Amino acid sequence: MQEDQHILKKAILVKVDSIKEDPKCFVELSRLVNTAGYEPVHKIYQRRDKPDKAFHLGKGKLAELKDAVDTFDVDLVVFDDDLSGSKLNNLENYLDIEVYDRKTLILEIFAARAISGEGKLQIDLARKKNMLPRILGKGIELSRQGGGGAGGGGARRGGGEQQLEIDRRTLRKEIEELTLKIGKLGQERQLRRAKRNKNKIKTVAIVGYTNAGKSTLMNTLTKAGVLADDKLFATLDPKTSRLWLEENREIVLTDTVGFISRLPHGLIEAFKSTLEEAKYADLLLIVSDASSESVVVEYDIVCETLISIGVEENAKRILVLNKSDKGLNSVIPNARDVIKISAKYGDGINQLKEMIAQMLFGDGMEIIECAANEKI
Ligand SMILES: Nc1nc2c(ncn2[C@@H]2O[C@H](COP(=O)(O)OP(=O)(O)OP(=O)(O)O)[C@@H](O)[C@H]2O)c(=O)[nH]1
Ligand SMILES: [Mg+2]
Repeated sequence: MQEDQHILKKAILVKVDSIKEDPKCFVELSRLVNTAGYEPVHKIYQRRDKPDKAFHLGKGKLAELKDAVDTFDVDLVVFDDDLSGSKLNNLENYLDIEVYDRKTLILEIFAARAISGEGKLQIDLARKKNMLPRILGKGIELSRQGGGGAGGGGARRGGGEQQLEIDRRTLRKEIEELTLKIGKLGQERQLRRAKRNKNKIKTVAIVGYTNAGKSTLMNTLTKAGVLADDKLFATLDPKTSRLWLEENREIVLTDTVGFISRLPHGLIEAFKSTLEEAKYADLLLIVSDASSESVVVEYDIVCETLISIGVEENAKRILVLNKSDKGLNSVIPNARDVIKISAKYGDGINQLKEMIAQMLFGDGMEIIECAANEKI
């Protein structure tokens, strides 16, 4: 996968669901596909109670997809659904083209964006875990073929199975090694956290849906110079910066990876140690793009993801409704400690700082100085 190319490669988007097609159902997948460097040129939706066991799509729609692949001369087919390894193998064999499911697409985007050593290791682990079921699926196909025929292909197939067994073992070993390495880095992270605890430094984690404006807020608050971009998953590695307060009090702010609906489980597992920055924070700033039509759904996904990484439901939090300059959409029900801001234009930033000080120290301390400092 290549990003930021001038001539985009072409992709077809596919979705199977039991409900009537929602006109907006391809919006997020299109953005993901764009972020990955592809232009969506065609979309196929099938309403079906149960996806086909072998190809996910029914016969007719599968033939339609095959035609579209030839007509549009595309490079990739992406399913919005999560597909088993054997379905992906079947589809690739039949269409003779690369096929991703949503999970693989997100993993590929992460892989292209990871910069730090830790980020790269984490994504490598998640991708390898994702590959394992596909290799297992191939093994099942081969043994089925092997069992079906008594012809001269037997020895060759046996060789294929042996190779798969080797691949599988190698992959498992690599997964083990990566898990160990990441575990060590996680311990270092834990030590840094313990040091902050000892020094009684309060930590604030900026979390939220991807593209909500977390990095922009981090930059506005701390001048940390974090990359903010109108792309999904612009931030992968957590960045930490200090905010100095009066009377030598300081806060450590962390900008984290954005969440998205159905964030692959393997990815959450792999990014556990970095996501733990949110778990152990004294305060969460949940940044939401209040101009988004799906702000409520996105907020719910963020809350669910926080629970899945072990954040306590009663953890201190401020709901930051960002992009207020673009106008606010639906209200988020039952949210307390809400503030409207524009991270880009600075509206509401001073009030937000006051609110942070209030929630952490119980007083309206004025924040006087900012300094960027990574790896605190
Ligand atoms: N109009 C407007 N745009 C904003 C505001 N805050 C951020 N943006 C834009 O929204 C886009 C995403 O901003 P980021 O800060 O990269 O968002 P993020 O939440 O860090 O995104 P990921 O790291 O990809 O999850 C950028 O194009 C920003 O310029 C705002 O207050 N108003
Ligand atoms: Mg970011």
